[in-house]
This record gives sequence, structure tokens and C-alpha cells, in this order.
Amino acid sequence: MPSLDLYTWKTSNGRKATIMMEECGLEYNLHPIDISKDMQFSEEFIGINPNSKIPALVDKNGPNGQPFSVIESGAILMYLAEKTGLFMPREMQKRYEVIQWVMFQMGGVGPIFGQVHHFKRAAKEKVPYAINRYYNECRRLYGVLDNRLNGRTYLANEELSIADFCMLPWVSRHDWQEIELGDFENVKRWYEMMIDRPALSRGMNIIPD
Ligand SMILES: N[C@@H](CCC(=O)N[C@@H](CS)C(=O)NCC(=O)O)C(=O)O
Repeated sequence: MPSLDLYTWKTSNGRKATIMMEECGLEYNLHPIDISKDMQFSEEFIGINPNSKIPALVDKNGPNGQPFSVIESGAILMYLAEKTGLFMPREMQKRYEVIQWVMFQMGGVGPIFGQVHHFKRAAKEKVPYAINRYYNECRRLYGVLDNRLNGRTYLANEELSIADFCMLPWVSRHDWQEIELGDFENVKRWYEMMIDRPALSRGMNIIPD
């Protein structure tokens, strides 16, 4: 029985964790938490994540062999990277190259793209101010990513890392964001290269659309 229990769903934040599991070749127990059915608010799940958001990870064999739970997708990727020694360099400068792009995703791309999804697709009332505000910021962030990837294969250190894994499921929703990837040719090249990876594409489809 694997020691890792992953509670997740088929959303961009949820898929970061399944990508990491598959890329690291880890065995894990998958617990789908269907957020459209409010499973994130069940007493059992709140016991794991008091913030009622997926993904969440429980490691029965955590630090010092004790059970340990981790919330927040960025922290889950960092935890698994440290546990496996994969996709995050140990050397300080290189490690912070990765961490800063993970933070850029967690603090910028995720929240802003999430608002684009909400105001363009989910909101019953279409609010032009909100749609324009978040769409413009989303486009600006694609520009930042495109510049970063100009002349680079990966986001950090010329090595595949958790920075790439956390960005990918958000870029994969470019159609929801009404972003033409061809307008950002470096992002497009990176995206096509990433999605071609068998483990990554498996991770994206563990809970299919
Ligand atoms: N900062 C959190 C965000 C997690 C998050 O927003 N998860 C969404 C799905 S992508 C969720 O659980 N939504 C359910 C809800 O808001 O009730 C992370 O990166 O893990």
C-alpha cells in the first residue's frame, strides 16, 4: 500500500500534483475530490485541509517516519521534490531560480488566470470591467513567460523542474482564457515540448476532463 495519499481533482492546481507524481514515478492512492459536488467541504476533507481546497497530500511516511500532511499545490511540489531528490536542485542559487518561478505561478499566474476562468466562463453575470482587468493581466503574464522562455528550454536553470510542472496546467487552459498561443511563440514551443512528455500527459489525464 503506497504511503502517499493524494486528494485532488481535474483542475489546474489539482493537476500539478498528479503531474509531479507521474513524473517522479511515485505510487500513490488517488482520492478524487469532486469540487462540483462540494466534496471539499466534507468533514473528512476539512480535517486534511482546513482551507477546503484541493490538492492536499498526506504522507504516512513523512519526516522522521511520522504521518505528515501538506496543503497548497506549490508546497506539495516542493515537498515531493525534496522527498525524491527530483526536479529541484539542491544548490542554493539554482534552487531559488526554481522557487521564484514557482512563486510567480502561485502568486501571479494561478490567481489571475483563475479569475479569467471565473469571469469569462463561470460567472452568470458578465462584468466587462472584471473580464478586461483579469484578461489584460493574464495577457501581460503570458508576455512575461514568453520573455523568460526566449532562448531557454525550461523556466529555470536549463533543467526541467517543478517550476515547469506548476505552470503547465494553467497554460493548458489557454482556450478558456481566449489566448492564442501563437501570439507567444516561446510559450507555445515550451508547451508543445512539455505536453509531449508521456508522464506529464499521463499526469494531466489521471482525472480526465
Ligand atoms: N493556492 C491553492 C489554491 C487551491 C485552489 O484554489 N483549488 C481549487 C481548485 S483549482 C479548489 O479547491 N476550489 C474549491 C473551492 O474553492 O471551493 C493551491 O495552489 O493549492
